[in-house]
Amino acid sequence: MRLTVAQAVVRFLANQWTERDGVEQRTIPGCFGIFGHGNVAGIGQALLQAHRTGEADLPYHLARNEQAMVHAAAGFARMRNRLSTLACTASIGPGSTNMLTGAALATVNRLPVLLLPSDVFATRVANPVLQELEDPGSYDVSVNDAFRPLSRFFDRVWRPEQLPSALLGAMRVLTDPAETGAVTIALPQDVQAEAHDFPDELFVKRVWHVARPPAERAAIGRAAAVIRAAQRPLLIAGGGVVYAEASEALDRFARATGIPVADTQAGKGALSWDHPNSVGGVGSTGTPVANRLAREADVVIGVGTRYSDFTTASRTAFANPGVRFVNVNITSFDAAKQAATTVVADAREGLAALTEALRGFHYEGDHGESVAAWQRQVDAAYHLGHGPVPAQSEVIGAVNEACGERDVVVQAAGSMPGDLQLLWRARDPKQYHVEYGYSCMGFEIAGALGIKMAAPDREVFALVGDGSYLMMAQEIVTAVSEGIRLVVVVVQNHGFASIGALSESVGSQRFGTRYRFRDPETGDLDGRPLPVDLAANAESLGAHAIRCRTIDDLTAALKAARDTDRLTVVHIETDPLSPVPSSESWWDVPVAEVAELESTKQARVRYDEARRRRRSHL
Ligand SMILES: Cc1ncc(C[n+]2csc(CCOP(=O)(O)OP(=O)(O)O)c2C)c(N)n1
Ligand SMILES: [Mg+2]
Repeated sequence: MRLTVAQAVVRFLANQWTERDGVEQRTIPGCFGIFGHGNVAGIGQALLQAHRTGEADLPYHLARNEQAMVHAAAGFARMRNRLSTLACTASIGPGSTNMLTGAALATVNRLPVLLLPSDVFATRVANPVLQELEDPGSYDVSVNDAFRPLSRFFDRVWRPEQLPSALLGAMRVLTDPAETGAVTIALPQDVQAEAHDFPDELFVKRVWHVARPPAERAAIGRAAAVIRAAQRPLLIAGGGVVYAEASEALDRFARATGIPVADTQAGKGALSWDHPNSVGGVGSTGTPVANRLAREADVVIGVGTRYSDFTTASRTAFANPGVRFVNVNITSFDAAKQAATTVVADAREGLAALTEALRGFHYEGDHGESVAAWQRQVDAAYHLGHGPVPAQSEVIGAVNEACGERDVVVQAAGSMPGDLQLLWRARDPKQYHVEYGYSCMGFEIAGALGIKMAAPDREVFALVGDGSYLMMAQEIVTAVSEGIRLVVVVVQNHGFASIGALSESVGSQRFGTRYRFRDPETGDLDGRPLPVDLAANAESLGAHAIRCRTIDDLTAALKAARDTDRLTVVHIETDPLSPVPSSESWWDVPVAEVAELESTKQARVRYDEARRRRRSHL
């Protein structure tokens, strides 16, 4: 079949399918992009031709920022449990390097995204081309080499003959849950438009089976022996439980064994918040209940978790001197963490096998009363009656109470991820979407766009801090043009509540964390408030904006947003200093070892004290 390389890419992608548990779906049902001279005549022409002829169509979505379109693809992939994602085409140079942050986010979160950055001329006939960065020491290096360390698969197609192997390699990694992440195929601008006789069989429908590797029997035996010997076991459910759709298996495991279940940011919702075994989030922003259990646990069973420092409270969460770990994970890399007894397996398969192997074992947990007391604290935080402007916990409460079981909340950075992990009551495994692997400011609106595209029947609420909004709000325009309805709640607190509090705790006095005019007397950026109106900004982008003063206003606005067919931005101001219940935990952020400032010196004393509790778990 004589096609250009770009036409072959599009035709191939339109024929890729994913299958798990007998259900098939398109692996790449669409393509985000921004055209420039690097891709307009290549991938751009191919997408147009596929669309016009209706043959092997790959629906095209025009994004406003390349970083954001990768976030949207990552949101889409997460909502689809990594069984499906979107492709992203970008022009050469800045268009492509804008995708780097998105690539890192996808790989950190183990989410498949297919990136097609354009590249410099393979023939070099007119180099340097516009936007080419020349390396005097190596002519085959381009800015796209920066994708290599961020991608789980990287290839550059210098010649059309290389395309089939590049495409097949890309699909293998995208659809392998143990390897997946950003997958990048760099496409030189001239090669995209070059014709070649491709074999017909490259374009037949191909179904990629997404594996559920079962656990080795001996590994289950070893893991069960450790758990059977436990006096105080605790299970930590990570994102792998959600991606493997293992909630029912986890429910059966928990009910059969009685073991309490804590969760990570990516695992929240794996069990409903009111499940008898649920003890809430664990780690730096976890609940005091889960953190007490973590401190006492002699066996910690980590399922589908990568043990980030927030989960382990920078290795201070698990304080029992004899603590041992049992990890069920699809990657040996994560399974081996904390010197665990490892079960390398799909989470659903691994949990089912462990449940079977633990038959007759039952642990009587003592968390019931403390969970009930904790839930009363959550109720209080939801209805604080804080003034003169509301507390963030009340905003979270109002959104939670406005959420139906299938509705989704989206967040990524600032003070909200911590408050959400602590306070959010998740009722469905796909309800809670906090991107906390890369915690990338600006993910929220773009990610919400991808999530809504993946699950149009769900209401999607993006909670966005003013800092995140200012970093990346432009995908509102993409959503408006695509007729995609989102509810965006902008939480205006005039700066960084999160880093402000962190700054104070490390002795840096909230320096440089407020959005203010420069004070003419002190010379610091904490003068008068700025005349910024983010609601007006959202209106100018085509959104319907509702301004709220009180939590009652917010509740009414959330209802109104649900009843309109427009993208709605709900704007509310909150107090960045409002209180939240304590996690009774720690996070390691090193403090200056020598300092002139008294605040820093005191913080260093606290730091030295706290880090003594750090364990190595070797
Ligand atoms: C892209 C990016 N840059 C910097 C950071 C570091 N950072 C984490 S939270 C934060 C402030 C977020 O401000 P805002 O969105 O207003 O949330 P708030 O802290 O006020 O809740 C910053 C700068 C980040 N996470 N992502
Ligand atoms: Mg803020």
